[in-house]
Amino acid sequence: MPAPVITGQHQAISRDLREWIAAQTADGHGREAVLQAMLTAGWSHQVATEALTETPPAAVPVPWPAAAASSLRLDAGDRQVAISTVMRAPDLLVLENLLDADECLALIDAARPRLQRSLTVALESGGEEVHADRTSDGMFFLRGETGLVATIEARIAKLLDWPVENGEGLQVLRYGPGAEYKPHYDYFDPDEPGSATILARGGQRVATLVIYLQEPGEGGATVFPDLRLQVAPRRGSAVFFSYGQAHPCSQTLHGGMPVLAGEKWIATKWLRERKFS
Ligand code: PD2
Ligand code: ZN
Repeated sequence: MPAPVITGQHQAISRDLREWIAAQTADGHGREAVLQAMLTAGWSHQVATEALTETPPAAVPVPWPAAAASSLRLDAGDRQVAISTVMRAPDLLVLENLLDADECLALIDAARPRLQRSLTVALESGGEEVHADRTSDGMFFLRGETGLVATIEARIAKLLDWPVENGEGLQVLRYGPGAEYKPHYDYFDPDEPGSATILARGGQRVATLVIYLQEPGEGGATVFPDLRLQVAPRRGSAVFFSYGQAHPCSQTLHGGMPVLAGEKWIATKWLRERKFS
C-alpha cells in the first residue's frame, strides 16, 4: 500500500493524502501500518501524524434502539423505559426509570466498600493512572457478578439491542463535593501507542450509558460542550450516546461537572464493537 508521493517542496497535507488514509483505514489497515507507509514514502513524522489525526477512521456499527424512531417508550425486557430526549448525529438519548430506586440503592451499597480513587487510561502505555481531571472514586463489577448486575446488563442489552458480551463490566463512581470529570472522549485514541493493547480486547468503545444512581444536592450535570447540552443527574435515569468514529467529529466530548453539594453516584456501561474479554 504505497502512500501518495510528496508533491512540491513543502510537505502539505493534500486531499490525495487524506483520501488515501481514509481508504487504507476502511480496508482494515491499522493506524500504525498507515503511518509506516507514509514514513516510507518520505513524509515527515510530524506531517504524517497530523494527517492521521485529522482523518477520521471509517464509521462502525453502533447500538441504537430501532423503536426510538417511532416511539418514546422502549421495551427493556423486564420493564418499559421512557425516552425524554432524542438527538441524532450525534445520537443521544435521555432515558427515564431505567433503574428503580431500590436497584440504585442496592448497587451503591454493593459498590461502596470497594471504592478506590478513579483512574484514567495512560495513553502512552495503555495502562491506568491517577489524573487530576478525574477526582471521583470508583470500582468495577465483573460482568454478571451479582444477580442485580446481571439483571441490569440484560436490561441494557435488550434496550439497546447490543450483546451483553460486548459490554465492559459495570463501573460505579461516587463524586463528593468538588469532584468532577473534566470533558473527554470515551473512545480510545487510535493514534496513541497504548491503544493497541486496549483495542485487542473487543475493539473500540462505540457507546456509553451513564446511569444516575444518586442525585447530588447541587451541580454534577453531565455536560456535552459541543452540543451545549447538560443532562441533570436524576436517580434511575440515564444518558446514552454513541460514537461510530473514534474521532472528535463524533461530537461526543462530555464531562461530569463539579458536584457543589452532596454526593453524586453513577453507574457507567461502556459498549464495545465486539465481545469484550
Ligand atoms: O459523571 C458523569 O456525568 C460522567 C461524565 C463523563 C461520566 C463519564 N464521563 C464516564 O463515566 O465516562
Ligand atoms: Zn466519559
